[in-house]
Amino acid sequence: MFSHLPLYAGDPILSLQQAYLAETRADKVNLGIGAYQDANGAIPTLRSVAAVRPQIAADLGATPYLPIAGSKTYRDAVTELVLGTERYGKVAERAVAIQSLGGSGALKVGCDMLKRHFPDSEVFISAPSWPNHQAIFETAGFKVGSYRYFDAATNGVDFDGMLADLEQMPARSIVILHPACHNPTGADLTRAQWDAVVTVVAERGLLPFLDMAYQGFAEGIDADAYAVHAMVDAGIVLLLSVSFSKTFSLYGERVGALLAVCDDADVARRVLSQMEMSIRANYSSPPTFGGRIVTSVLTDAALRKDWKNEVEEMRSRMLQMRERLHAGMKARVPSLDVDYLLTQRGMFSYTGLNPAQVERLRAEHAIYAVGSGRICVAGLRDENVDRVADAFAQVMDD
Ligand code: PLP
Ligand code: TYF
Repeated sequence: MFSHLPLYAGDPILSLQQAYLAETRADKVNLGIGAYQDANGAIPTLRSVAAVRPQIAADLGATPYLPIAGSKTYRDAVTELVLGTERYGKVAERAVAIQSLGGSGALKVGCDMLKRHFPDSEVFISAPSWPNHQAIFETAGFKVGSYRYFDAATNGVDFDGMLADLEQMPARSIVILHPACHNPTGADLTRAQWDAVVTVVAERGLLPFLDMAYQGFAEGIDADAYAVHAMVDAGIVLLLSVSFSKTFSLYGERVGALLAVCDDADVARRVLSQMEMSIRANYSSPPTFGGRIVTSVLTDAALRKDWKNEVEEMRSRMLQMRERLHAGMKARVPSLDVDYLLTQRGMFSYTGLNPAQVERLRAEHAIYAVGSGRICVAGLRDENVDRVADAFAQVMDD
């Protein structure tokens, strides 16, 4: 019956993670998968999470189904977090949210809703983007194109190219945007550039779908949502997927949200119902535990403050490691231009390493990076950063 099925080749990043786990050299370094590792190389349990988890587990009892859209307290807390308290107050009537299975689940629910009601729209993703953007939207039957984004010559954003491409898009095109900490490049837009994007999106009648998986890892919780805030303030209707996998270190709990800021309360009610329709036909309702953790932290002033401190600690550790790697490589080969390590932000950098160099890093140094040259800077720590700087300088200089 299934003999005609081809083998799914698997996701390159997840396969790389398997290869890393199977690696036997003791000094192996994981710069592959996008997961935050602490100064000891472990995926941390956040203090704020550890503070609430035992009580939630003890109180949980039976777990009846959540509503299709998830917990209302969670949905409200997340909306307030990402919009900011004051803006939330202003748009609460026309903003809706559902609790999703991570950021991926939010993208899928939004995507299915869009496919029903914007069947002829094309979806545009940045070149390059997180590979699952293309996979999710193509699986739903969308045509997925791209807009210019990364400029290998400057290791920054080709903003003129991006804007020119946005200006060519037909009205109602769906544009996937990364508000901060672009995956995979780490190259972000400035505020002035976001303002220009807002103008084009409004003028051309585009539908922005912002995907925020790293809020707080570039500059801070509030600052990293600038693109979202600027669009909402400009009256633009948008979709926003949120992931707490990284910022709460709750990868396996699958916690996220899909938000829509709509024209008015009546439209918002219908949009929410359409999200619910997508959920019902996919997985019926979300899981309980992870959402409870995030709700408990966000709705307690002291815990919320401590969580923000923890996000800041993760952010500053990654920044320090960027500086250490940069300094280490410059010390070894002064002619190398690696300033991009300092200008790119968040968890990832696009190093310009080619597939052969990435393979040399693995084979000769037990350093695992993605074939595209993407590194996860959270895999660096005091004990390995000098060795990584050596190895990078060596393969880049040869
Ligand atoms: N969107 C982007 C840009 C990501 O980088 C990721 C995770 O790597 C996600 C969405 C999905 O995150 P989650 O694990 O919460 O599904
Ligand atoms: O490293 C990355 O870019 C991601 C990581 O369910 C990831 O692809 C892994 C598993 C998952 C979602 C994201």
